[in-house]
Amino acid sequence: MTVSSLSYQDRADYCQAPIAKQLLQLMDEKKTNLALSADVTSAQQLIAYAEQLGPEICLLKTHIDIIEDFTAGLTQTLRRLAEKHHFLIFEDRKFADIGNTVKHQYEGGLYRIADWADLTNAHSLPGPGIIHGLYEVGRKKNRGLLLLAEMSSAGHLMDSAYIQKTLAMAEQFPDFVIGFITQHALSTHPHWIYLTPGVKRDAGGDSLLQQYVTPEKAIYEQGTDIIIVGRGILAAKDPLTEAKSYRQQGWDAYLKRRKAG
Ligand code: S5P
Repeated sequence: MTVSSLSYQDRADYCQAPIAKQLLQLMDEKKTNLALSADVTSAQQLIAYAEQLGPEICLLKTHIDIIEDFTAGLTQTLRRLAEKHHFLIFEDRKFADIGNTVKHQYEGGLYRIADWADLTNAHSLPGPGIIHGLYEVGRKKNRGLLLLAEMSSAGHLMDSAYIQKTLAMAEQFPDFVIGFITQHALSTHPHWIYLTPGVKRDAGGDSLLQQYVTPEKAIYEQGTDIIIVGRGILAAKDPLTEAKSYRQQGWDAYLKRRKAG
């Protein structure tokens, strides 16, 4: 049996981190592999999207530092909506410093990310110390970490050697690192979860070197698990209809992949 023929639920059995199991189970139960990249600048807009689109998604991805009127009440409301609509929260913080610094950035400051975000992510560039630092804060709170293996932007510096070293680093923390931000599946181990940003109905890009693939390309051809969609949904005339459509496309691609084995 190949990894691509396994269901998300089947793969949950291979995960050491409880939050990874929870995410994979939630995806099969809810029948969605869509993550919403809620890149908005007001608390009210963020809450409105989480309320409206929450039923369609497995993950709400935030950039909490672009919110202009942030208060701790916002993250409490997001947690309530995550319970209500059955999704996890992923703060796309992209930590990139030494272990001691990221510990403070994750635990404290204005945003107290570890208190409310089920998942966050980090660059592997500084070496394993960054993961040790985040682990000290996040592991006891049952949080999970994603490493950025491969970005969607044109001209990024993550070559195949960098990607392989990132994978090797992740393997040292199987109860905390749950997967990767990547354009392709990276291994035959069933416990890794692959999230792909830069997804839109039509391939192409933006004026700042973002590059898009379609949901089918990400999930079926490149073997990843979760599509992260931002402007493809948020810039649409009717975001709810568009979210339902991305959800369907992502799910169909997953079923097609499992069938193909
Ligand atoms: O390689 C990456 C990694 C990330 S997390 N490329 C990305 O675009 N992202 C994030 O995904 C980016 O920060 C943004 O929040 C989202 C893509 O947004 P969209 O509007 O282009 O779909």
